[in-house]
Amino acid sequence: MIIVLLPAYNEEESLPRLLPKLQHTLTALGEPYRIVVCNDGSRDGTQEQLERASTTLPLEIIRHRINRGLGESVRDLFERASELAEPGDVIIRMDCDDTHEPEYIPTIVARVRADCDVVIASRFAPGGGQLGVSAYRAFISQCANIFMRLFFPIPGLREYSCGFRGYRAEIIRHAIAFYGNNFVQLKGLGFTCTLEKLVKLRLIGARFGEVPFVLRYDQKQGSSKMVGSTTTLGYLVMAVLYHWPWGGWRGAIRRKHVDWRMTNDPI
Ligand SMILES: Nc1nc2c(ncn2[C@@H]2O[C@H](COP(=O)(O)OP(=O)(O)O)[C@@H](O)[C@H]2O)c(=O)[nH]1
Ligand SMILES: [Mg+2]
Repeated sequence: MIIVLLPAYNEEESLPRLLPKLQHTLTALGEPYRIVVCNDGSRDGTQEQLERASTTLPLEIIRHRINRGLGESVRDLFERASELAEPGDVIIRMDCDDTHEPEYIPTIVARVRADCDVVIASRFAPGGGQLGVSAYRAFISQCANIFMRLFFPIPGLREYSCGFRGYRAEIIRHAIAFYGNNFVQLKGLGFTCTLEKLVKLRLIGARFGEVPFVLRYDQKQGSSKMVGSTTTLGYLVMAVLYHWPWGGWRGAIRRKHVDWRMTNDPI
């Protein structure tokens, strides 16, 4: 099964564009699929759009009455996915602002099943790119990715901040069993959770891969919901927590020699 996770905040304009494309791609893949959306206290018509879509699609809605932020939404989405998933399943997390084209899903799924635990749709892989991104935003994003590569080096990885990824279901179940509520620990710090998951999965031995991807920011309705200052603060907090010499994430977990493939956690 393919499980698609969509965090949604005020996406009434993008959802009617994205969902038909998603349905087309997933149906063509020819295996069962399920879409789980977290409507995180949207104040527009997102809930109505989702309820309408759920009459024709295998779509489940997790509804937060108040806006809790991306971290809490992503935690709820991954916990739900780990309840639904069976070994061999692939979990796809993507934005629902219509900048992540579903056409990449088959390549991501194939790559996960071939030899990876996490596959990232990468603007920086040969053949990747971005359309409609302002020079300022491209520069900031480039700087953020250089910072991440420096502080959290993962061999072969160039794209750290794109949320369009595929995950082997087993590693998500192991990560939730191992970290518990701390799989997504930095919940109140904007979009930091996107980086945190990569690093936490790396610490338990995940194998990573990238597939080239073109970000379609030219299709974006409205502006980004990322609060740059909170997310930047989150990256700095994470660098300290990770490298802290007395019990930082890296030292503490490495000392336990965790490799998720070698453990007997329930799956
Ligand atoms: N659940 C939830 N989703 C959010 C929140 N803020 C943004 N999102 C969603 O997270 C994804 C990324 O946000 P987006 O505005 O696309 O950021 P950008 O890609 O950096 O421009 C989109 O699918 C948004 O709808 C939030 O507070 N809660
Ligand atoms: Mg986006």
